[in-house]
Amino acid sequence: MKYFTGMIIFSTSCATSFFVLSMMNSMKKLTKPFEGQKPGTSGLRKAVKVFQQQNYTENFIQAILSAIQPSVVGSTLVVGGDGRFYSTEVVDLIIKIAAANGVKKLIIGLKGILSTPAVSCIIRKYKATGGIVLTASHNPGGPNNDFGIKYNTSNGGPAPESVTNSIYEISKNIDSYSIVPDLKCSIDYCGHQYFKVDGKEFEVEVIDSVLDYLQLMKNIFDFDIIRKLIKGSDNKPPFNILIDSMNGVTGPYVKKIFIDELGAPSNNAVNIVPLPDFGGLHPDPNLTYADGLVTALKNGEYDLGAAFDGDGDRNMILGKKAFFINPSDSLAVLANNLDCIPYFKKGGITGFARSMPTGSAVDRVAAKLGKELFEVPTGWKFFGNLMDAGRLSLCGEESFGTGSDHIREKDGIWAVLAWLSVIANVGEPVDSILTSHWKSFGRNYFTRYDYENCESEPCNQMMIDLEKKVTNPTIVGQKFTYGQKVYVLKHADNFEYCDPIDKSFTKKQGIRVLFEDGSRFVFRLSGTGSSGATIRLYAESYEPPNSNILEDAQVALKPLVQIALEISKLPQYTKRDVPTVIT
Ligand code: G16
Repeated sequence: MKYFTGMIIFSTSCATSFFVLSMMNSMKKLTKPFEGQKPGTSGLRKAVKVFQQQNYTENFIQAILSAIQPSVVGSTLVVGGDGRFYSTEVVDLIIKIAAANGVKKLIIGLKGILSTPAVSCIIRKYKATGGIVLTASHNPGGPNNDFGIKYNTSNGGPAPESVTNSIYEISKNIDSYSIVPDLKCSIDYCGHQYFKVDGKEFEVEVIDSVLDYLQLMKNIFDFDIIRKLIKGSDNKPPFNILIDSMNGVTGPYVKKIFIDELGAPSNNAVNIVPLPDFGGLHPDPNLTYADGLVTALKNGEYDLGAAFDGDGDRNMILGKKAFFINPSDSLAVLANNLDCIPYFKKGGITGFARSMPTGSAVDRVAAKLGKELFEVPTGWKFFGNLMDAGRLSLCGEESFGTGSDHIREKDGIWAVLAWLSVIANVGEPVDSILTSHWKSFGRNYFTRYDYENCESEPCNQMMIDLEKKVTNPTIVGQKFTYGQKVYVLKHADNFEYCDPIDKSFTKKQGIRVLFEDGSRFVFRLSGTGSSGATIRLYAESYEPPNSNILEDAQVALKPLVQIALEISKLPQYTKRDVPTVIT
């Protein structure tokens, strides 16, 4: 290949565009470590202003690349994110720092846009070394809100703790980073751009954000069946869906898949232009923050509603009149109906998994189908090894995450296509599918209370004191009463997990209190906030089939929640009487 400084040839089509060629050298810049660059549940998430400090982002990018030595030299990395404020600046830094660290090729989504599931898909499809995802997920965006950076490994999934710990250790001692300050690369057109850096070829390929992901979805689902459902056929009326992208990254994916490919009317998708500040929305698809969708569904015009978070890995699904599908139930229903999806029909089903706080409805399906069931700590990274080992087909989390081994991230759009496949095959509306499920398996009532943005110190103290209290052996057998309900404490611990594949051990993953009738509550501190502390309280109880399965979850779980609040003394520690979000 010949290199001509400054030559640019772009075609207008996404498929065939061409070169920027120039020669340049890298240099080292001195820096000092910043405190607190420890990745949380899923990457480093901080306020934009924190990332904007001089060298803060550069340090973290360098720490990622140093942590994956020696494989960074000659590597291919995928880069993209949800397009939130500060993304393009960070993509530019990644290009310059990656080039200086010997990365051979970057594959970048057009204008830096790639959903988190699409990054996972592209890493796997092109056998990349890994990927850097720019998102703070469901946290709000804009100059006064959050940004985030996460590293995914070659299996397409979030880096395991061994890698994130190493990134953190490096960040604590970093004294320089390498950069090619003069490298100029456009991400506004698809195509290949070649550079010569320190005598070696460095390539940036900008790709269409949607096409690879669309192809994968077409390989998994029967689009004809879903199209017939949505458009109506054989005297069946159209199945009216409403999709809310909450101004996050899923907009272009929703337009291509649900409108262009599956024939939904264009006004059945809203907020589908990704905006740097999500248009002021809080892109967290739950009943509180996706209230626009809830309100739109209430009048009964739509048969199904769905919302996604900023980076497109979370989903909330509602049936007619805003009938809420709890994510734990969603997982169980999909597990019981996977034969409606060609991918599983062809490839078979191995095991199921859920995070520990997630309601255990799926456990009953696993038992009925004779499949393995894994209970892992919170965080999608804990599913990866099981999938890679061929022991896990479908998994989910109460935090609006559902997905399968088609990639190594949870996948919002996949979840909606999975539900539409089930509805098309079963021929029933959402609420009937749920109630039939409860009638045959019984119902695991589930709720989560979030106390967001509390002061850290009292929350940490509450967790320490609660652990001491509930793990004191004298508490076993103690009775707790609320109204007519009496719960007898059976066991309590701070959840620990040994990965069955690589035997890595994880501690302190949430305080769980189990009662003799199978009810339980769990407290954990969120690992995705950018400042302060968020306490999550999860409560679950089980009602067998033919009993009280149609009650409002908040009514059914009130006694258990009150007992959890009393034992933990949460209101005293946090000075909060009510949660910010109830799911
Ligand atoms: C991330 C992880 C999820 C996890 C969630 C928990 O989600 O990917 O696997 O369930 O965090 O959040 P928290 O620690 O706040 O309870 P996301 O969508 O933020 O990337």
